[in-house]
Amino acid sequence: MATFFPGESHTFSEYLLVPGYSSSECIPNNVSLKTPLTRFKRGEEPEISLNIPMVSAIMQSVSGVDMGVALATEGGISFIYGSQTPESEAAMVKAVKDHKAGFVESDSTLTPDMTMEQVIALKDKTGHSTMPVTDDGTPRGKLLGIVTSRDYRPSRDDHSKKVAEFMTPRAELIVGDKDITLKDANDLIWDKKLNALPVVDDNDHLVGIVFRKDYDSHKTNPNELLDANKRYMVGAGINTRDYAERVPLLVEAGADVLCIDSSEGYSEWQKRTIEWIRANYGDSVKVGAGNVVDADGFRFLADCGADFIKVGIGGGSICITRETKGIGRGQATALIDVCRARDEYFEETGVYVPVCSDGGIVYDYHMTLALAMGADFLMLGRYFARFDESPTSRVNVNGQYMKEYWGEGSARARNWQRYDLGGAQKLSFVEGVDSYVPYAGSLKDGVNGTLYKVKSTMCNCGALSIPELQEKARLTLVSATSIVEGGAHDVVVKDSQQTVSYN
Ligand code: RVP
Repeated sequence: MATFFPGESHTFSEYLLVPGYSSSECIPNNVSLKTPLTRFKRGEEPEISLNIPMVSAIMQSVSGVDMGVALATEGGISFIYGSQTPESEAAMVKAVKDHKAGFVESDSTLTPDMTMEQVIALKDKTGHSTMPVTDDGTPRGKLLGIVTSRDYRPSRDDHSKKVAEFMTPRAELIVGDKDITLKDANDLIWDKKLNALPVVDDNDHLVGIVFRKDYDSHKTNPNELLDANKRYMVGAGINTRDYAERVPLLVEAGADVLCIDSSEGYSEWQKRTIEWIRANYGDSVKVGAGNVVDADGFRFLADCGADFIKVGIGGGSICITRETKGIGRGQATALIDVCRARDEYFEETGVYVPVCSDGGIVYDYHMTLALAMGADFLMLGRYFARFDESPTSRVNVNGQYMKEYWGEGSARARNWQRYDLGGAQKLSFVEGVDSYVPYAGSLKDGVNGTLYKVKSTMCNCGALSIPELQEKARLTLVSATSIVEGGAHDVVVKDSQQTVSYN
């Protein structure tokens, strides 16, 4: 006879935290959100820890290069999507690894034969007055000179004058070598009283420009997640079919951690994938696996050697797996079950395998709940898709700014494979939808606002760290009626459309 899991399966909105005692120490500024990303033995430190418990979903509409840079800047990590060729995925990983904080790629590069008229127009458009001049007019071309507002006088000069006639030529420029650190670049800027330092490679091609005003960029991003060579950390999605081809390219490109991307992870395919990685790279390549929704699935992947394990089937905002295939489990119940299994596994083996709660986070408080239930970190799709840094463009839908967001199992994501990989995959059903999500501005502002709320709630629970929250949190299930009580109720909420008079 089939196994029946006891009780119902619940989701985040059906739980609340009951506050615990908070001492005067419990203020958001004292809270640390540092959390393990990869497995470690009792008494040892994980090889990779995150500074904030957030990773971006392995999705075309979420995790590209800009997301990788922006999230690592805040202390989390992106998993570049795997539903593209191994070569293009590796190129994205490399672009994040090559990104040098504070080394700006100019958006107003000139060629020597452009006119002052064009320079003035470009300056009006971009607002930037420092413009490199390259042989081909691209920000990676051979550096020929630089134009700043000190090089010309729009009110007096002939606007048809060529850039070559008034730029400061290469021979007179102080430049930085491509391997220069941001600190040394800034020192040079201060020592030589420069406003900007062009940085060039061995062939004198422009790599970027360091501006004087960026001097404090490290201080403004104290959580940034860097590798031993001070490059941003980045992850990459893999699958259980082409790993022998894909993994070497991703490792070569510098990926810090991989993750098998699948809606169902309790499978021989995942075992084989992890075994192949261990046979070829030992423990030096970190790989997460999933997704699972119960203790059996967790234990299987932990025994296979997964570095972290993702939990969640069918809870994603764009996911219709439960409707289509009838598999899954309420995210909160699945998470609680798996985290209990993780703790038992740790007791038995002395090996801690971090758990990632993947999908279904709707409100910021759901993040705190997931951490309280035992998650070490969270994978978020919808949340990150809303920001400037997601790979999709902002669109205006009925007067409201939106970003596009589609599932990896949607017709849209699969169409990409069908069209671009030569008709290899013709799938007869979809597990995800194509949607819009409300635009939410910059990742930095959004993440900082969210994490301030998470830290405040942790303080209400008397916790100054995630492990402390997991130990001290007191959770309660709520009835449907008490959920109504939790919103504004029995009042007429004010809105700008109402007509009000005071007599
Ligand atoms: P959410 O954050 O709720 O938007 O969920 C994101 C998660 O949804 C992903 O990390 C992944 O596990 C899952 N997903 C992605 N595509 C699909 C699908 O098409 N069904 N599901």
